[in-house]
Amino acid sequence: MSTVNYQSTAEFLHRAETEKKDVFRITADYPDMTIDDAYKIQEKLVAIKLGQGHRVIGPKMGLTSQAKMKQMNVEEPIYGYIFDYMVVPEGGALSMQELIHPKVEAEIAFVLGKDIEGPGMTGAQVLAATEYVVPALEIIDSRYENFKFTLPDVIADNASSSRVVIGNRVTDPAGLELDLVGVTLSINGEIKDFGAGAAVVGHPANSIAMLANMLARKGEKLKAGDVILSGAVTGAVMLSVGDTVSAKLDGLGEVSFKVI
Ligand code: OOG
Ligand code: MG
Repeated sequence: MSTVNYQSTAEFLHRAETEKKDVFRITADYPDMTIDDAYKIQEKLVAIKLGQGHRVIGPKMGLTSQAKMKQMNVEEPIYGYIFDYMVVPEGGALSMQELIHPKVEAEIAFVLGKDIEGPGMTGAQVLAATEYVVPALEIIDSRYENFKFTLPDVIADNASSSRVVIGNRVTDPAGLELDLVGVTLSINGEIKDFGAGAAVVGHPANSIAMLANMLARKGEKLKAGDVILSGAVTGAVMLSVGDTVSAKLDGLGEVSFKVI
């Protein structure tokens, strides 16, 4: 039985990202790796990025959909962090050369008007603290071969975070029922998947509340101004050079980018 070296495992995953080379899942070498171990590796990975001068724009939730949770056989979502270098401008270009095997998913992003801190946060409290919501396209790019990972693997790998496109129309959620918001995800004008906000643990605000409660375990809170991804409303769709990707969210607007 070998014990996990958090720092060297984080460096290994960081190298996979910067060299754009997929790797075999780390739990093959460390089959006893726990969820706690995995978050410790993620913390080291975040520290490496911060040390390089990158800035966190906000935490994100992942595996919030029943489909993904069933696929991974897990009951609790996971979180990771989105950094400034991951942001692709709305309507802009995503460079395939910078990535391994990216997939895209449509999400609802939250920006809070005031800090919120768990434990015990509820979706209603999140909505009361939300300044606005905005459509987002998240590009996930697992560093693992063929997106083959177990729960600790994907947590250590910063929840597959890679790129994000944030729409430029903001909406006060007070006038919306975010669980009922219909979402389509299209590539080159063809709908590839669709869903409703309820796909995200019943209501996207619940996901943000769960995130606040999970972060409270390590003494962190959600901060006003952070851009927080609540989790995929649609499935994740493979990308190819030449694709124009767009998502439409009822009452929230559209967000798009192209793949070069
Ligand atoms: C993990 C990332 C999941 C989401 O919204 O569910 C995620 C993965 O599926 O590779 O970002
Ligand atoms: Mg996501």
